[in-house]
Amino acid sequence: GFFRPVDAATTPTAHLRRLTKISVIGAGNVGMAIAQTILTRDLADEIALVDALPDKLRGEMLDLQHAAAFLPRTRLVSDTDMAVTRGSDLVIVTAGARQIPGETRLDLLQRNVALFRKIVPPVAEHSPEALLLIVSNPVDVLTYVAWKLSGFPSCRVIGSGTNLDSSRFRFLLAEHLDVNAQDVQAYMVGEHGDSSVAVWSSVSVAGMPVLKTLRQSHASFNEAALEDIRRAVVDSAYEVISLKGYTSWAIGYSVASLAASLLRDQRRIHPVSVLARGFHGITDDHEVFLSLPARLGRGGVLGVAEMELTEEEARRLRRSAKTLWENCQLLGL
Ligand code: 6V0
Repeated sequence: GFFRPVDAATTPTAHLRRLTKISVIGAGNVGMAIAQTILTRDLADEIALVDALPDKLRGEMLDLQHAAAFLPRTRLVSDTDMAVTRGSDLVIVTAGARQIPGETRLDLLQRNVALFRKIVPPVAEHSPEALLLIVSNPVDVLTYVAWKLSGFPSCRVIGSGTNLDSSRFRFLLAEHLDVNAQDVQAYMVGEHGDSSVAVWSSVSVAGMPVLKTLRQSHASFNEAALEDIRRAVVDSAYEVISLKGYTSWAIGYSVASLAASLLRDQRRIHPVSVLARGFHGITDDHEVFLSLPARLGRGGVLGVAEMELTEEEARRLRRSAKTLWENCQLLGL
């Protein structure tokens, strides 16, 4: 070959280093944006892609492999068979059926549950120690489904939840205040989507409570104005979908940032979908997943912040929890 060992009597042992493997199930718009961001952020030694469509899957893999000369070295593999995910540290699920015109959300949910029955048990079998990160919608219910089907402890089953909604919220506030979005501390919690709760009481920039300051400078800054901003955050997803057909870049960065916090044991706080029973008055018999600020590390969810909510914020959270629980009950898991 091209190379000779420096000393024929010894074998290099660098390959014995524990490699990091991330699997992405579903190589659609979202799955590929996630894979792409994970690659550029150098988060894995190996990425396994799985999709039901073999040609599209191979095309996506080759397209990324052809960027090898510009990227950190990462082994890319793909297969329609879930066995390719064997030994993953993190498995990200983005596979999902899309809503058919005229179909109810519950029908769509039932189809996605059927899909998860095919995906989650083999994933858990091939990587029994993995962290499971669910992105497919409706993400909070499907995270519950993944938890039930995997048999994993709840700290290892996470939904991307309102991590993206919170980024959109921070972006809108940052534009308004003309500061970097990274310096805006703001959380959306609860259900990912229409009923998400903006925790206005805790929004701060440079340690200053933003709500108090805004109310002082804009006398008209009332509940309706706050609801308009929350609505704008929720609607921004629909706007992107109506303009380009799907969302991909922001969810790609959002999930890659979760992957970094988890696999690199960063102990960063992210609002993600976690088992929320017992928090903010959600009763213990309500085994629902919804988003709360969680401390993430190599073990998964290391803890959930007992954030202070106003009575109205807590009431909205409990209302989402009740709706989610009713949906989960219908699944008969
Ligand atoms: P898409 O482009 O249709 O991709 C879905 C992929 O899943 C397709 O390539 C399918 O072939 C594949 N697939 C279907 N069945 C299987 C199977 N059994 N095994 C493996 N792969 C399969 O959809 P897109 O990528 O746009 O969205 C994926 C999911 O992410 C949807 O449920 C979205 O609603 C959800 N999103 C969640 C977000 C969040 O914040 N949680 C944000 C954006 C999108």
